[in-house]
Amino acid sequence: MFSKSASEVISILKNEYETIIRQPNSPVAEYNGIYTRYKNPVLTAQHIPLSWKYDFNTTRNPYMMQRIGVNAVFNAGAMKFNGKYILCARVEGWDRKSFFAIAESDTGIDNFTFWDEPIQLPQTNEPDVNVYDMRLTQHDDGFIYGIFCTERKDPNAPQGDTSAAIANAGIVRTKDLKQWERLPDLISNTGQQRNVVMHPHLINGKYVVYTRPQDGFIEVGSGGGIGIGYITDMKNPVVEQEHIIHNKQYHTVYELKNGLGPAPIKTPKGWLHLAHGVRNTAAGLRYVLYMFMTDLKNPDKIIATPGGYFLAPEQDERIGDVSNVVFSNGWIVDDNNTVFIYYASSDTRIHVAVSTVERLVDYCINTPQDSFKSSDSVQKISTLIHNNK
Ligand code: M1P
Repeated sequence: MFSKSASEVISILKNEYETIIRQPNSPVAEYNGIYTRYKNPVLTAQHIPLSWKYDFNTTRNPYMMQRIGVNAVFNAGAMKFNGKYILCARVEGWDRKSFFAIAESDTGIDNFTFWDEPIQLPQTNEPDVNVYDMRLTQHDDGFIYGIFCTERKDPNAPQGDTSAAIANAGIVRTKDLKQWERLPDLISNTGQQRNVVMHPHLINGKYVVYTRPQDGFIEVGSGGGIGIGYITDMKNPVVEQEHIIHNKQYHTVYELKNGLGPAPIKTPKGWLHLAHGVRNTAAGLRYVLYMFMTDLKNPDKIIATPGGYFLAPEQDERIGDVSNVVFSNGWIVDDNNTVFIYYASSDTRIHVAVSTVERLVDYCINTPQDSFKSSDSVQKISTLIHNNK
């Protein structure tokens, strides 16, 4: 490439980019009856439009060098909007800053293309240093809410500590995914917050949010668990009656910490929830996805807790910027009850797995619960073998 002229390089880059965004996807053969993974990631750093990275003016950029770089595209909120499958992705630049950008597809499994420009996120009086992991919720009140993590330097960090930060939930709303109104950040009395998600309905006249209180920026400490709280006025988003509905627990896949993924999906049998669970290993933290269900009328009440993980990193998914991680903050239900589960692997790229509402409900209700002891796990297998005879 170094021997090519600037205009030749542009032409080659454009061809490569078109090949990437037009690449068809196909299901993988591996079967579990619960969901089907797809072979190619649906969004990667290579899907970023060239005009975000290159100055195409050959006088200003005679070597046609990349001026701005994107490191990773991951952790996307998702929704169907105007007939398109929409991902609101976390895009992380070479400079380590994350921001949000929308990509759309006609199929939900391939051909995702970014809109012309990333989202210009309105700021509060205290500007965000970093933002990430937006959950999109189409709410009964007519707005689409985006709740994301906003991170700022900890003003009380000891001198010399240049990494301590404070995490909280930033809130925006929109009706067209283009004009965004910034609301005040979440006001909660339980420490820092990450993985905050809005429920789509008002309950007893109040907005409902799932929270994940934490003592520190990385460690949840004595906090943690998936909480729920109520908000009277989104323009003064004070969380009332916050309490934990699904705690971290010894010797489970959510032993160290957990957090809710996307907004829950309503089914005739209850709300489907997708969450991530984290445990510590000699090789570092391992993030997997797990599911549970809550009562249709009472979102505080858990009615199904399938044991173990729902989806864990496999093969290439295991490797990336933060290896051994799968994380999801977006899924889409189609009119025919197909569910597109968008999950990121190792904080690097986004994949899709496809299931149905009926299969996910069956999975939640009929997968044996964790019984917290090896002997009980063996007993469950013995029972299955016996029943199969
Ligand atoms: O690196 C893995 C994930 O770590 C954080 O999630 P949690 O708050 O649950 O630990 C987030 O930074 C998330 O973006 C990231 O994928």
